[in-house]
Amino acid sequence: MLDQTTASADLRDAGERLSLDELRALQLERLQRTVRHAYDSVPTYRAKLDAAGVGPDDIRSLDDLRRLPFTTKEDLRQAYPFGMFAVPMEQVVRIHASSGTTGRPTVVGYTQADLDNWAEVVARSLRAAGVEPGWKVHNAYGYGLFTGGLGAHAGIERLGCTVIPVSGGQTARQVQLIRDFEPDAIMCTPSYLLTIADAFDEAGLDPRETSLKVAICGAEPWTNEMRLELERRMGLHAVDIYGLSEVMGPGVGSEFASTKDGPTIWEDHFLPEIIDAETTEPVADGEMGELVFTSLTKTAFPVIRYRTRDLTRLLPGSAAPTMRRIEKITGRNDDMIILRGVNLFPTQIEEIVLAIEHLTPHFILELTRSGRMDALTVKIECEPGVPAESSEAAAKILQLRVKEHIGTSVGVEVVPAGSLPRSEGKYKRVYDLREQ
Ligand code: DLL
Repeated sequence: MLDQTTASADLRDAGERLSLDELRALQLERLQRTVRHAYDSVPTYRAKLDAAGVGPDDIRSLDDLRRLPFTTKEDLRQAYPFGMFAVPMEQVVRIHASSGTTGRPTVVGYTQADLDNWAEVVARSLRAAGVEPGWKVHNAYGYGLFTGGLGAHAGIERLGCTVIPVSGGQTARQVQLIRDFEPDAIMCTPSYLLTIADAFDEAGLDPRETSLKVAICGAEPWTNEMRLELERRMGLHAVDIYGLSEVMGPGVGSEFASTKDGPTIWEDHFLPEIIDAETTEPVADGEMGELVFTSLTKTAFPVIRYRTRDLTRLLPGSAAPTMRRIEKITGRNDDMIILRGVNLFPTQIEEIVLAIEHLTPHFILELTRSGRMDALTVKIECEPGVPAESSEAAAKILQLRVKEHIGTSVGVEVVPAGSLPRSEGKYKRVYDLREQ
């Protein structure tokens, strides 16, 4: 087992070496500075704080955080494009934007100091994953407005590795480059790693024979069952990296390869809270709810109590003892399907699928409506060459287990191998056809 806390203690950066008391003191000082800066520089924050009757001078302890108003995606959208920037544009050296599948995208900005901090937390994330200086890292997160590619890129360089900036897509070329350049680690979404594994198989190559030792996967929910599947197929360690553009990008938290027990939040830069999504009241550590972040070091785009819509809980630190972890995120409010009164997340289906023989993780969920009844159909591929009776039996088992574990009836349709869309980044699992 890798043990970064002792074996590589000398490699940890200053933030990771803080004692708990030092960390809390630093968080308070940084929180005070962030609230002051946001209040003085961003009209939206000033108006929200004024309306809540709280000012920068009222933040005397970390508990005062809960007196501050929340920030939502809608607040950021209203300020499109640059209304939430807290420094003059001359100091903004980089812009990114969220994918914005619905409505306007959210635009975020970074000063040079922000980029330095970001590179540091990504480098820290890579180190937690077991990546060592001098390694070659194949970066298949998309480059461009998405934070994945360039965010990972800077962290790879910062750790002293060689970055191979491939970006997403052109899977046959990815396979070729992995064979030719012999990278030690890969960074991409878990669903894209699956696409890459398939591409190896299709080319008649064994994906377990590559030089890859570690995959640092994130940007979308994935289950521990998917982790095991990727590890089995690729013969590597797969660890979870978490982040979101509004708060920074990849590397808000990341998992240690030594424990694989959920991303450690880099608490010297990002202050986490969990709230009850309905009442917005904070809940105790260990309880499920919506993850909320306050940035502690960002200059161009500070966020105060930003509601991520991601559902998880805070757990005590493990490999980095002073910093709390989050449970692997398997659902976000936005992905939740309410089917005839039952809440369902696509990852629950993923978990069940991966335990059934002959089924593959290639599935999509289609929501339809006939009359006033909603229906969900799982369209899924079986392993190639599986006889029809076996695939039908597998489909039946899936239907039964969904009913048993989730408590709702779904349709299951086995579709030909290779017929469903393949991931090139964040995978779209749910197709809502009800409005059409
Ligand atoms: O996806 C940043 C990122 C890039 C993270 C590369 C990790 C690796 P956004 O496009 O703003 O940023 O999407 C953020 O993606 O709120 C979560 O819902 C989801 N997400 C990100 N990482 C994970 C993860 C990037 N490890 C949104 N597990 C977040 C589950 C994740 N969901």
